[in-house]
Amino acid sequence: MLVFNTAGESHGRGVFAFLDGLPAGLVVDRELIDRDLARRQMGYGRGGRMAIEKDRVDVLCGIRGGRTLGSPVLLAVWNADFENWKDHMDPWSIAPGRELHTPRPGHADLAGAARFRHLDLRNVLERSSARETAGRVAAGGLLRSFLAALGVHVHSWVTRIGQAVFEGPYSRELLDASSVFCPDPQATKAMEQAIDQAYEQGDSLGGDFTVVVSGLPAGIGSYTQWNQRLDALLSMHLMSIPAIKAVQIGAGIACGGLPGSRVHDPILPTRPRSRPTNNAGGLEGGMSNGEPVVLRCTMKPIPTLTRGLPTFDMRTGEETAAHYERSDVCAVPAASVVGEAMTIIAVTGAILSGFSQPSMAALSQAFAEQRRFWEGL
Ligand code: EPS
Repeated sequence: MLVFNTAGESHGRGVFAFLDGLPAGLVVDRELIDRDLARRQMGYGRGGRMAIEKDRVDVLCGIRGGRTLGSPVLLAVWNADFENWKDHMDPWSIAPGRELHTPRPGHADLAGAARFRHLDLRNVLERSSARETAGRVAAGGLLRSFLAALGVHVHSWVTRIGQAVFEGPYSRELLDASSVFCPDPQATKAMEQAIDQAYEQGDSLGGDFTVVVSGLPAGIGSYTQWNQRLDALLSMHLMSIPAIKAVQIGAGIACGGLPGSRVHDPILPTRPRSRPTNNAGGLEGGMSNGEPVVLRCTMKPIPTLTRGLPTFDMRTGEETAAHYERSDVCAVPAASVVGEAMTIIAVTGAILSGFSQPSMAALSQAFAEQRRFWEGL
């Protein structure tokens, strides 16, 4: 079973990702991890912090000579900004001056203060900050090597920022040329303009992105238990990304308004079996069905606004405007990279747990192979 967790505060020493349950002998491509980390930092609309950070992966354990050992893996992405914060983030004694008491509507500030009885909101926002997603992307970048070894690939693109919408086809070349990870020059311009306008108005913007998994054979996930359904696992992984408010699979909410004859994808007698349409988004009965898995996520606008929204001061109870911390205007392109990472983590988990409960025929085959290996050792 795959175990994945992160640790680290936004302005602490770094962000860390822990992975356990990986097969031994996986050849890890470090460039893939660093490329994903760099992509997550890009995207029109990012704030000043990204000029400070140059995220790269540091492997602390679990990989030797470029291959996984089968032992737990710990990855680090160090925070360059820690140098500017170390007096305020010290584990033993904190310099004053960075406390916060005016919770931002839409942020974790207020509920986080209630959750852990924190009086200084910095104790909430340091961990609830989207900086944590660097750890997810490091882990996803590593597991990209696992999926690639099995012929499975994950990519994404941005389909909306505010009112600027793109509904066209995917093109890797056009995507690489886009400042907002949208594979269309015109839509890219419109999205940039929308971000500029929000910036000028002291506002922020959300949007949508699509994630696709290709090369997955049918039968990954399971229908036998609720928490093994791949659609459930994917939704949970994607909904866990900060600011994601909706996840749709295939035709998604549109399915609710159509008759069954227009929703369900006919099965063609080809080999492998294929479908002329993909309204199911590659998922039926909680399992992959051999078609590309298509997921669409919606991100709300960033809650940190230069013109703070109405709130209260936790010390006095008085009405005031929410505090402003340096922030991004729009992080939808970055979120699409995090979406890929969380999708990779979900699919890897489903593959590993699927093979821990194989059919008897598949298990006998694997066991015989183990016996042959032992006898030849
Ligand atoms: C974030 C606020 C900003 C973002 C940050 C998320 O950070 P800072 O407060 O240091 O300016 O840049 O995102 C990242 C640091 C990152 O690596 O994505 C927030 O409040 O969530």
